[in-house]
Amino acid sequence: MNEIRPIEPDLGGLETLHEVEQKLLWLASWMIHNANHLRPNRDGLKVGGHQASCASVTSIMTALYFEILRPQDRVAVKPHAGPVLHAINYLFGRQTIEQMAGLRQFGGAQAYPSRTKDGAEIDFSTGSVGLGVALTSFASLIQDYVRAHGLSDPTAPRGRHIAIAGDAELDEGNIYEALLEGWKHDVRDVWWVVDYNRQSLDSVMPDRLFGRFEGLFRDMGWRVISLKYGARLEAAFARPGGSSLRGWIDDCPNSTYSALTFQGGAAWRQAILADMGKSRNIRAIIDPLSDEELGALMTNLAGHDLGTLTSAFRAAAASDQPTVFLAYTIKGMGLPFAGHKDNHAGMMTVEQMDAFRASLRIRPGHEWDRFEGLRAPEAVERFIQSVPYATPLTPSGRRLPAAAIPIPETLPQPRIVGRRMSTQAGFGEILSEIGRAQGESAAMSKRIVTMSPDVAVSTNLGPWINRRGVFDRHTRDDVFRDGKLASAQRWGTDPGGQHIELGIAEQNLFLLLGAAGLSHDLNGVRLLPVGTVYDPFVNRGHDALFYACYQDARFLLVSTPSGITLAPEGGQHQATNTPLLAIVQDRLASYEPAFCDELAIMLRHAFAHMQKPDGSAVWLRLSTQILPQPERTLNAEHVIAGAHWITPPAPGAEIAIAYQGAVAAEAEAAFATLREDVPGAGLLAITSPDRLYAGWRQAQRNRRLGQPATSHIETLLAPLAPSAALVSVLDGHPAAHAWLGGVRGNRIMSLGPDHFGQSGDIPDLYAAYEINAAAILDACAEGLLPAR
Ligand SMILES: Cc1ncc(C[n+]2csc(CCOP(=O)(O)OP(=O)(O)O)c2C)c(N)n1
Ligand SMILES: [Mg+2]
Repeated sequence: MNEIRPIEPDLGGLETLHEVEQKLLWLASWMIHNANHLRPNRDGLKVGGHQASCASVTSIMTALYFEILRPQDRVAVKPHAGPVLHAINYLFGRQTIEQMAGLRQFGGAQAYPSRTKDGAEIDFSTGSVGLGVALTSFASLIQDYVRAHGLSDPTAPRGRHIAIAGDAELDEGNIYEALLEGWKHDVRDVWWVVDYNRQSLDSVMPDRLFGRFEGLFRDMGWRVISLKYGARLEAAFARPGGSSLRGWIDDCPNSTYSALTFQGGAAWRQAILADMGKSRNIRAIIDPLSDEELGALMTNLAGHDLGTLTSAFRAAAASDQPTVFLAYTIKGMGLPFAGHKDNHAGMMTVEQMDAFRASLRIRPGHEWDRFEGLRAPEAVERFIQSVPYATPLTPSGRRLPAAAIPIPETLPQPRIVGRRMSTQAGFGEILSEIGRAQGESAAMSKRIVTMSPDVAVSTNLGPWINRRGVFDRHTRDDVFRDGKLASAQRWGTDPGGQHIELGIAEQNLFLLLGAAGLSHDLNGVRLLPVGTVYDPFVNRGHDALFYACYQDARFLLVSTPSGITLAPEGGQHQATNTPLLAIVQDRLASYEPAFCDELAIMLRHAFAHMQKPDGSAVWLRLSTQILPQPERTLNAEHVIAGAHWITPPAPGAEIAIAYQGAVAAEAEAAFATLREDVPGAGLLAITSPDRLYAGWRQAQRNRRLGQPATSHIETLLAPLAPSAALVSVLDGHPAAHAWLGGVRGNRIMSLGPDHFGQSGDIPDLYAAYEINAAAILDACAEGLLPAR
């Protein structure tokens, strides 16, 4: 096994830092070892963990957390370095042995850092590679936003947003989308520290990539700091003949370098001598070294050199320019599989772990002891207490307190009754009214921040933006306005604007919603973020949406237009799966109104719900379908619970029609005909299959626990005869409603497009996809047949 780098007595403060680094390497390795070898395994599955990925980044994290970071900085740690982060928090007294010993166990430390499960020390969750990295850029933008709006304490220092990234994360396209967007918004105070081990999961990366990365970042206005060789190698390069040694390593293909690292000192010697053995200068450098010393020299990369790392970070801290550090490392550094291309999921054996423990002077039974085996435990303890990051951001952790924003009982609203309008248009008008708000709703409107990936105008955000302006750190003129050229949109930007305009990249929208939706925790400033996107392109950003929900970010997503109802716009835009996504996505309460009075209730609910400790983000699916707006009094609680009767069924009724969203008029027309034959039939408006389903599940759970419970949908369906048929219809996949038949055992005929992809007008498409009044009546006829 490769020897751990010996302590160099003349290193001064670095010696202590090196002790910390070795302790972290041990604890991370032990955590994974413990999880895999020392716990009972009930299911025969590999528990897993990534000792090599942790070892690769341990020096970088040591330098950052113990020398550079300040409490206000926010960090996204690459998923596979979770154990290192837990070990760091443990040394700071913010993580328990029980949690670490429970790594990857139910209730224990999570496989990858998780805000919601690992507690208040985690700034950003990670897991889906690339997203955590990009999120730091958007979080920095939001920090600028809240400061520019005077919402946070101006005397508090700005935090730096740091991603500790794996190099394979740079393969993810969302990184480059975020880079472009960051450039447009002139982001600052962002560091991406890349653990450049040139290994991903499967393999060693091609050498040619490096130059590409450097160029790409520079083009986007980033400072690129390449940290390649450590102090000892640099010293060797400075000796006579050293430049040819540098050239030799520079030219050494990544895969060869990795293989030699794995093989160790003798292999290095053989390879160097084969190419440069005739050079007396080279021999003067390598001959006096033992195999072990030669191996240590040749693997002295900057990403493992605490002195090089800390001085590079310190020097870079003087500027707020976004900066990427390409820190060369070796995957598995210091462990027996260092450099081996298959080491991603590699794990030390029990014997190897024993040898590693002995080399660190750790006694069996003392594996978790903080200072066990250290040469100067008191000095290390004193040092840890003295580092800036040791000061907790708040007494209870890294979550800042943020006051809730009062939401008025009813939102300011335009006149709606009697008009013919779509929910999309209604959304634009209500938001515009909110934008005009004075008095009670002014506090709320100040905290709304809208965002959209190049579809602000076509999702009806235009009037809101005209009132509230577009955000930019820099004031930029609106050439059209200043030139008095007629335009409905006023697009000058300034630091007080409340709309953040994004380029057409949906993942960025969801990352920005995620960042804004965590602002209460990260900046101590509650925002009410509203993002608009075309409904089908939720799919394009879905992983980032999932990621935002996973972190419990709070925002309102408005997706519009939706379904086949957008008709002539073209088949490719006609997503039918979004109502299903809306049901299955945790931490996202989803609604689809048919009329604008429902929409107003939902919007109000969204702004309140996203602020509640047990609330969540909210998704509204809207439509361009134009419907006459009814005059009626709604039961807001029913709208929020997921459905309300338009016409309640007579007791024991044999049939009911249930509709969702844009197809309301078709359902109403079918219902009018049905009532002629079946006077007791009911008409149900479904506003949220998601909430209905969640309520039903919860009631079932409660009953199993012996607690009486009846869900909203059970109550609503109770008057129907047990044999009654339900005919349901939505402009989305019918499976979104099919489960309704299971609630009380009713037969269900679910209508909805299960194919898509045709242009046409609404009459043609509703007929072709069987969601028009005639199709609903056909389904009713089938429903009224005696059950087979
Ligand atoms: C979006 C996504 N795709 C795939 C994976 C599976 N995966 C986990 S780590 C990894 C490669 C990581 O390589 P790198 O980022 O270089 O990390 P390191 O070498 O430091 O382990 C892959 C493909 C993932 N976590 N997320
Ligand atoms: Mg890698």
